[in-house]
Amino acid sequence: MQKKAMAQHKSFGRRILHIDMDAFFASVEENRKPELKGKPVVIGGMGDPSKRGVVSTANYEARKYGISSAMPLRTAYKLCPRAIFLPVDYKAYLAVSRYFKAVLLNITTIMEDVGIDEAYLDISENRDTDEKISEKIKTGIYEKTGLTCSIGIAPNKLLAKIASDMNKPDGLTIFSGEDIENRLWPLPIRKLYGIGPKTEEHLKALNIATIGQLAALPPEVLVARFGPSYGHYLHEASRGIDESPIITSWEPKSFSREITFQVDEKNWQAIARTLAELTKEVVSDLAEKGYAARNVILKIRYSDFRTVTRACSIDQAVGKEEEIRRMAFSCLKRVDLSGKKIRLVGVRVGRLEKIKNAISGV
Ligand code: TTP
Ligand code: MG
Repeated sequence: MQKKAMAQHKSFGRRILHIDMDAFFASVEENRKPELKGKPVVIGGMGDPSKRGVVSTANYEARKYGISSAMPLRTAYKLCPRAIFLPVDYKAYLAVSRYFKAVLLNITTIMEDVGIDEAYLDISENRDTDEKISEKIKTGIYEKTGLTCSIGIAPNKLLAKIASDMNKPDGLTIFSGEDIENRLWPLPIRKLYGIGPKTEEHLKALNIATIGQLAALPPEVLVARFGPSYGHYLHEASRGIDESPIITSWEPKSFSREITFQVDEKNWQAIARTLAELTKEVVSDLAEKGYAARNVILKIRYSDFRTVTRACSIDQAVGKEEEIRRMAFSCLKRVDLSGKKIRLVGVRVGRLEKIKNAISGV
């Protein structure tokens, strides 16, 4: 026990806050269309459950029917036919995301942006209490966006993320090093960041269902089963140990766009037109963030789900639509389309280089 407490000491010197917006896409929609309040709302694809697409998110009312993210829209419709289905309006959500991140940056600039509705802050140097900081954030976000969020505060990122999920919606959960045994260990292993369905299955075969049972396993067993890197990670994480730093900014590695056709497509012109549109969007990402690219990768998925990629690279990074489109089309020429039906087209630009003097977005 003593040894464990010492090992954890370093990790417990920090104060990390994790914030996650509540039913984000759905809340933005409810906020701008008040008539939706109190009704089950599902956001996904084109907002038409008779068409292909998956649920991006559902509001809490719709979740009562068992609707969840990544579920086909058709299944969601079967579970709750009276739900209101809306298309994804990513631009609107991104605009709101920028507003709430501006509120966070007022608290501290040591912020890690982890997605459209999530962020970590290092508040170790902030003199206010956890409650006060949380209140400032919640009020600030509510005033700027009309939305609620859930906050977790803990000695590291791993625990802060678990904490923010504990009292949704509009929650605040403060987690200290002493809470490991009582509050972390009873949780199911899937709550631990990095444990997906496959690892869960492996661990269940070892009769491990809770994080506490995982923590009780000798590390050698985990290393033998999962290799040194992931094995050690699982051992440490189950004990609430996480030294990973807040990463305040990073360079993107690539930009990509893909689309699944409503009905599988075999018309070359329609495929080419779609590719040109996707290329245009990727080029606009490049321009907005101030990058040029040295390679373009095309992805094609056939109706039987077989997927092929073709890449095209050049020495000098390019950012103009014309040039990127030419590369994308040279990839398309190398794909066998003869008489085949295509389900999905995607394009990715990579090997990015920053363009001098570019202003990058938040
Ligand atoms: P989450 O934070 O996972 O979900 P949420 O904000 O909708 O709900 P919660 O209150 O439980 O946090 O994801 C944030 C947004 O990301 C979500 O509103 C929609 C989008 N998203 C997808 O598009 N697909 C997905 O599979 C998931 C999980 C999220
Ligand atoms: Mg969320």
